[in-house]
Amino acid sequence: MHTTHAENEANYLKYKGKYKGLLGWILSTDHKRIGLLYLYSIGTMFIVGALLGLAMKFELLAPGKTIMNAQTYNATFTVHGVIMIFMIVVPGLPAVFGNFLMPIMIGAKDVAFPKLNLLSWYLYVAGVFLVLSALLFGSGTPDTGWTFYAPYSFKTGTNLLPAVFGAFVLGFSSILTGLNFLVTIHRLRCPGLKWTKLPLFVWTLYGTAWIQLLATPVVGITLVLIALERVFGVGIFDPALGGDPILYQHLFWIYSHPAVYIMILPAMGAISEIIPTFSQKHVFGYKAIIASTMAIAFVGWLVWGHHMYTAGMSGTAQYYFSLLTFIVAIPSAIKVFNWISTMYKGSINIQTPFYWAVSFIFVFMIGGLSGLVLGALSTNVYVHDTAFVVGHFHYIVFGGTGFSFFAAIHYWFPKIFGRMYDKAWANIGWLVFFIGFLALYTPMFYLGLMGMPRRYYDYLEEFHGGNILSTFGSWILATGLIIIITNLVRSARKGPKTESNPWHGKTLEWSVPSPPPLENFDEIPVIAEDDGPYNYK
Ligand code: HEM
Ligand SMILES: [Cu+2]
Repeated sequence: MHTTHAENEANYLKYKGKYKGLLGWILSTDHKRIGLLYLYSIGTMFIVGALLGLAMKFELLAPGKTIMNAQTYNATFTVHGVIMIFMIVVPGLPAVFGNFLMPIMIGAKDVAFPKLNLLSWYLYVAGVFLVLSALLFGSGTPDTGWTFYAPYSFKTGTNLLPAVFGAFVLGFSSILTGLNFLVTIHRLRCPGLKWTKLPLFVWTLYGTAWIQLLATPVVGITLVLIALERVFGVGIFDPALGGDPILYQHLFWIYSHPAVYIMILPAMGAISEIIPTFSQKHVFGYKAIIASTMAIAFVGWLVWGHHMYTAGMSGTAQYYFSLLTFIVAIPSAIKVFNWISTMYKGSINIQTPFYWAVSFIFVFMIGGLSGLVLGALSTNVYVHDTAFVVGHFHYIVFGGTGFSFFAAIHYWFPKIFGRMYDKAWANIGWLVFFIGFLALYTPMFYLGLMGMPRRYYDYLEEFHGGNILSTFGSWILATGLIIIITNLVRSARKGPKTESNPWHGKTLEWSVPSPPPLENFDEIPVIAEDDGPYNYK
């Protein structure tokens, strides 16, 4: 344990380098500052994306036009989807918490390539501006949905190119982060930190990094092909020129299904840190969690066809995609079992991160079980492209990755800022948010089963009741968000100072002062043979 480092002695927040003020941040190669740059930029985009979601829910308050016409609705769900997926949940946990904590958790001073790390953030910002520029000039906001499906994506008159190019650039940011993390985890672990002693969050970042590195280029190339098709009519996807629009769907989902694991694996990793800390107990089935992480990272490649059951493919292909989809659900179920067993007979300390973690397990299970409804061929055909799908993926990406993000920020907040938030308000914020979440997304399952299609600004009278509840839920959720964000923003500057290990965690980041000093450790730690990340006595 290295708690001797004088508190605040050139901690990373106060450190003054060559540049002062804002420049000292946007030119810093310190992984912790870069983590915060991501936190602020991703946080800002989340607010924009959430406002667009709320606007759509307002439109759906009643049948017919409420506040926007059909075309505006199409543009709104497209921009909402692109922001939420490419700018928030894909980079989210690795870019913010991976950057900030992973080097500390493995006993390193920084990532392997600090300058490349900063470049990744610049690419992120460039991608954001490129996508947003599609709204500001040209021939109208993109309206294809975040999936940019052919043939519509090369036919629509709207300003698609900057959005596609922006997503491409965001992909590069992701690839470089993945590469950086892989090398860091392979090369920079401190002495004694064997693979079998790595914290589980680091393990999930490792699995994620492989997917980032190997899957993201596929979508990059696919997006370039869409641009080529639009501008030069090269005839890859356009049937009139001998191309095949279904090919687009294959290429897109070969990336985008593994990408859902880019979104969820680190989320599972953060939960796997929080549950042992707040149960004060060794994580149950450490090796099973690692094995299931790597199994997900591998099997996740083989199931993309479950997005295309209705696009026309052979019965044999449908059968195998459905079977494999059920198989990929098993490792996730194993993790749920492990988390619950970790809590069993632990000395549970109920605090805000723990509330988030437990509610994560709850919504993640509903999301996962509804995923099986979609993975089964016969039921999928019935609810395909209905509100059921919207309910399912919000439960998984928002309920999963989003809840884990909030769990993580409440867990590591005292480490990052050296201050504590108001715990009572944090709990109230969680409760309001959670109730809002359930009210907002649960009705979508019923609406979908009743036959309400997704991506429509209008609906039949019979769907009115469920939509009122859902829109109402969106307001409750927004209230929760306001409470949570206000509390955190205020406390980052004014909250009471806290000790370096307020939750009694056992991973390395809790052994350094809060906020951590410039290069994390006075001297690189050495892990003893009988020591490990979850050694609670
Ligand atoms: C403030 C909270 C949110 C609200 C109120 C909200 C609401 C909505 C609504 C109403 C739709 C359109 C449904 C349709 O007509 O098909 C939608 C689509 C979507 N949302 Fe959200 N959402 C929220 C948060 C999120 C988050 C956090 C994510 C990602 C993790 C996300 C990802 C998506 C995606 C990918 C689509 C599909 C876009 C498309 O069809 O191309 N949303 N959301
Ligand atoms: Cu999938």
